[in-house]
Amino acid sequence: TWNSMYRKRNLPPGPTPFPLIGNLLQIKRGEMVKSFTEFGKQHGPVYTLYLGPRPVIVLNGYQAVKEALIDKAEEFSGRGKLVVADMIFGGFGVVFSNGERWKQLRRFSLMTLRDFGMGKRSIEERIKEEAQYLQVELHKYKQTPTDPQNILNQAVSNVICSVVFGNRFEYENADFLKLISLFNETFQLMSSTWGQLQQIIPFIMNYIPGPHQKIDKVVARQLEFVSERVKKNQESIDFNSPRDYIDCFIIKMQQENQNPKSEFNMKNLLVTVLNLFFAGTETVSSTLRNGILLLLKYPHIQEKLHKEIDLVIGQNRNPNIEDRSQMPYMDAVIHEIQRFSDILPMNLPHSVIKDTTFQGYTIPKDTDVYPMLCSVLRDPTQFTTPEKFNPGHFLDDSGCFKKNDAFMPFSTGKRICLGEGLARMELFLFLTTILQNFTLTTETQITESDITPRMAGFANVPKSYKVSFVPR
Ligand code: HEM
Ligand code: OIO
Repeated sequence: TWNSMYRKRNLPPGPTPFPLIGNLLQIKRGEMVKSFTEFGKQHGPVYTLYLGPRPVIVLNGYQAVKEALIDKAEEFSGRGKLVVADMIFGGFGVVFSNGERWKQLRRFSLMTLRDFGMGKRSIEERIKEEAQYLQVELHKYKQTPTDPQNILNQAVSNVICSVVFGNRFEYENADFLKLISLFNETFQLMSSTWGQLQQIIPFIMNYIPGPHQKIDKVVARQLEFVSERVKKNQESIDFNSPRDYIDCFIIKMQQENQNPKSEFNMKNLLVTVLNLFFAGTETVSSTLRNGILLLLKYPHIQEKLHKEIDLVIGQNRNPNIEDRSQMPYMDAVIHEIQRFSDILPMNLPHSVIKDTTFQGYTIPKDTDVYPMLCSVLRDPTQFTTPEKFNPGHFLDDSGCFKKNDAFMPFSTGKRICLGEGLARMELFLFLTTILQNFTLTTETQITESDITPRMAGFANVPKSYKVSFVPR
């Protein structure tokens, strides 16, 4: 009867679901990503999975993801359900909204981040300034083995803070450190076994105590912080010279205050600012942390990067973003760090915004779609050694940088990460500044398993480790 149901609804076939709980029992507990990949091997690159009673179309491999997000970009541009976000943000804010709300917030955010009307300092200048603060701070460690998580979190977060709040925070500021460590906690909780079960069977998990119940409170704290900052802006704003993203948003609210349909309201302001603050911190910081770990594992790669930096930049000036085009090896290593680290292995959930024909199937409007980025970033038809960390994936025979269309850690299509440009600039300038000044060393043996992403839930959060920053 399930088979006839598939045919009737003409959804792609997948593992046979049970009533109410769907495919819950076939998904290895706490191993969502690995299970979804396994199903792909049995049922093909496009299959239907039931999370509880709710069908989700899972896309595996470069070809299927490209056909959906690029060839049918408009159809697949909806944001699907992320249970936690649904409960907390209720469809407000740029990341988890749809329709006109999403269009308005996305266009405004992109324009504002691109510096239109937001003060005179470019984003590049802000990152370069922060990279210097970071470099000075790392010297203070005097080569003592240190877990770099906090300092990287703070440095990265300061860039987006400078853009949305108009200021950076001192590394000594314990309140700020506490606040952004909550981002990491959110990521961990969402990715945990509890968080995964909550995404599959919220109607049960919402009534069961456990660590997943904490996410609400953690995010409430984050929203409170944003709300206080917005109040401060409102009290001191000069409508003729916006200082930051929040000022720009307040001005837009003022301009549209006669429009009852305006999406520029307090709720969208608070949630969008939190979205940018969170997104702007956690993924870039995790990527850098994993990058440093990979360079500890492969010292010969670090050595080649040192040589390239010495050749192109030297020791007498700070790195610029223009240096990137002269540094194909660094560019390739950063691409490979992002490919291998695979920070958001399942992407964010998508949905189709209209009834959509896809590979002979019919996907009804509002059905959720998971374009699995992990399956693209490790697609054996697109990368020669997908399971190995190998910067050669992005270099041609003469050592020039080589593009690969399956490189999509930021996803692709209409929902592509709004912070891609910012993130790529940060990864280059932070990593290049660190390596210009330091050799990274460790006293512990780093194993294959240490560098291999967990591939369990929502985010691949790297393991913690210690590193010494030895001045060059
Ligand atoms: C969306 C990855 C950094 C802001 C996304 C998505 C991915 C992603 C996979 C989902 C795209 C989709 O739905 O198809 C990453 C990675 C980053 C990074 C790997 C760093 C290495 C940033 C930064 C910001 C940011 C720095 C802050 C400006 C956003 C926003 C969205 C988004 C606002 C939602 C876009 C939308 O729904 O239209 N990101 N991101 N991200 N990211 Fe990032
Ligand atoms: C992912 C952003 C996912 C937001 C999780 C919601 C929880 C919260 O805001 O507290 N992302 C990161 C970078 N680009 C996208």
